[in-house]
Amino acid sequence: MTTTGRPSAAVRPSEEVADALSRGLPVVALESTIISHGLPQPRNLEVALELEEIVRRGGAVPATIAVLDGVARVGLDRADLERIATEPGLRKLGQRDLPVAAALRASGATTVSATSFLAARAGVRVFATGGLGGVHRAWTQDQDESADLDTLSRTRITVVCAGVKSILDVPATLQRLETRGVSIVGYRTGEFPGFYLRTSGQPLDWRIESPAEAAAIMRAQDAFGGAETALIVANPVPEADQLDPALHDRVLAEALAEADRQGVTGQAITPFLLDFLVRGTAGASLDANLTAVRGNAAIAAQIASYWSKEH
Ligand code: PSU
Ligand code: MN
Repeated sequence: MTTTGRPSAAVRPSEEVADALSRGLPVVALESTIISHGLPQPRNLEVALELEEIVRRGGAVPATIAVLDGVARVGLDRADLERIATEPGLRKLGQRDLPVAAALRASGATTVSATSFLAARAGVRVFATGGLGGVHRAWTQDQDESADLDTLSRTRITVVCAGVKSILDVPATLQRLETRGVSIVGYRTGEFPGFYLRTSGQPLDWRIESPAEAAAIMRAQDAFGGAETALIVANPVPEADQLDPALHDRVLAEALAEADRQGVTGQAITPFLLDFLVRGTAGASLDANLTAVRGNAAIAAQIASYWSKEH
């Protein structure tokens, strides 16, 4: 018995998610920070609903995760999603914030770390997001490394993503994932994706061609047992949908300089940079971001479907 596969009393699945899990049907977790802090209004609500629809079309039940009034919820209804998309000042919760938010009856959107943790506690094995957090470029000065990496090193979850946000130090992030024993495979690519870009230029050791192969790796993880590490399935945006690399590099340099000038740090830095990129590219980064997340939701649904067949 794994510690993360057991449903936890502190986590409340929706009726639909609980039913699907009890019947062994495919379920895909979705994070809520991308809705509250990662995307501009009103597109964010449309995207939240659309991602759930993509998961459904792929034959799986969507489980968007958030903490509402102190309750860690796995599977939200429309009114809940509206709240996440519009509530002013909604918190951004990493894994360490969960017990505090629960005890103080607070509400917040969950990052990759908190979403992975809660999904695993609820018994959901597959999770789709945009880009993971990672090691920030100024790490040597501020030691800012996303809690996403630490959680993934001790949580049995398969996360489908388009790499890590390109605002980060990508080689350092990959290095850290290697050290912490997190498995990474490229989905039909031999290079680590660059979130808005098809490639970050960093090579990967492994590539897979199908959802069935992802499910086989998950089975092998369980067969080996031991440390409960994650599997990252890195799925790039199609070349035609990527952000123009020259535009990307130019606006990103401006964004980093501006964050430095304004002294933006901590939890605020990721939303600040993402927002700067959206404005600085006249929305083109948003289009690439959305294409990436949509593709990830579709692949995650396929992986969850293969996975559930084997259970
Ligand atoms: N990827 C996106 N948009 C986002 C995020 C990732 O396209 O908003 C969020 C995720 O929730 C991720 C978080 O877990 O940013 C990382 O924040 P930090 O760097 O503060 O750990
Ligand atoms: Mn951080």
